[in-house]
Amino acid sequence: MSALLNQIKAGQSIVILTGAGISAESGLATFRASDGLWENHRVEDVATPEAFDRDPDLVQKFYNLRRKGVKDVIPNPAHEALAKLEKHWDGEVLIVTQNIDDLHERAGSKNLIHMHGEVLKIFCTKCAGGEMNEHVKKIEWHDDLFTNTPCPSCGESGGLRPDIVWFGEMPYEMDRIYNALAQCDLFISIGTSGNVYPAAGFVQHAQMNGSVTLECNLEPSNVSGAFHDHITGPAGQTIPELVNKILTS
Ligand code: BV8
Repeated sequence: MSALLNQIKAGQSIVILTGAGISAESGLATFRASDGLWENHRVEDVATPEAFDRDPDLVQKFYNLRRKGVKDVIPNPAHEALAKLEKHWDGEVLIVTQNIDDLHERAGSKNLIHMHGEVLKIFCTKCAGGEMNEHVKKIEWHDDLFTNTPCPSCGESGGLRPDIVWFGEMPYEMDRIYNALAQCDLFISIGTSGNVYPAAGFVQHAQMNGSVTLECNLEPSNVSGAFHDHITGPAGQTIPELVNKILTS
């Protein structure tokens, strides 16, 4: 286990970035372990505002399947370990997740930012007046969504979309994330390939303020070289051990 953890002192702040890899052992597919295709569409081609304008039924179908998938799975020991860390560590623990599932919440994590949105929420583009950010009113939605589903607020149809940050759209709560990165003492990245920005650049932001940076992944990511240290292996095994090490450090 990383010798760097001996530098961490009680009361210091920890920022944890998670990606699809932390949910893999719960049974949710990652993006790039497969051939990165979904029904022969590249995710980058389905998860964009242009794709939604071009073929809203295809995009709604993509998220209806993802929404169903989330309800069939449960948090794994990695999610549970992070919730335990937040509960018992006497400094701040902030999880910034790229994931759109609710497994961190169901494991008990509370100080959490879904920078790419949440598949169990939707919003009405007509009510939002074209705005798309964390301040827009979101609607909890666990069922299938269709292009002609009427908005429960304005009654109009054709405006409801998944509360997902697509490629080319601004991720949520970026100011809050950059502030946390500027002040954290330990930055841990778990289960992300380092393909997608701005998340893949967070390690540099953390490092600029002198924080210790640790990558926990199944294999080196695209930004592995930027981290001080690495723990390789499945998160369901490595993260409980890491959390115990931090809590006893
Ligand atoms: C932005 C929601 C401006 C969708 C997602 C050209 C035009 C426009 C934009 C760009 C462009 N070129 C580049 C960009 C920027 C673009 C980008 O980065 N594109 C990439 C493809 C090059 N980014 C954007 O557009 C972002 N917006 O830039 O706005 C801006 C800039 C700065 C500041 C403010 C604004 C918006 C990006 C958000 C896109 N939406 N998700 C959906 O989910 O359907 S991203 C999508 O990929 C997922 O959210 C996912 O989280 C994310 C990253 O994937 P990973 O989580 O890393 O998953 P992956 O499968 O890749 O890797 C899993 C890893 O886990 C692997 O390494 C594997 O080894 C490991 N693993 C597997 N099993 C385990 C494990 N590890 C541990 N244990 C295991 N058991």
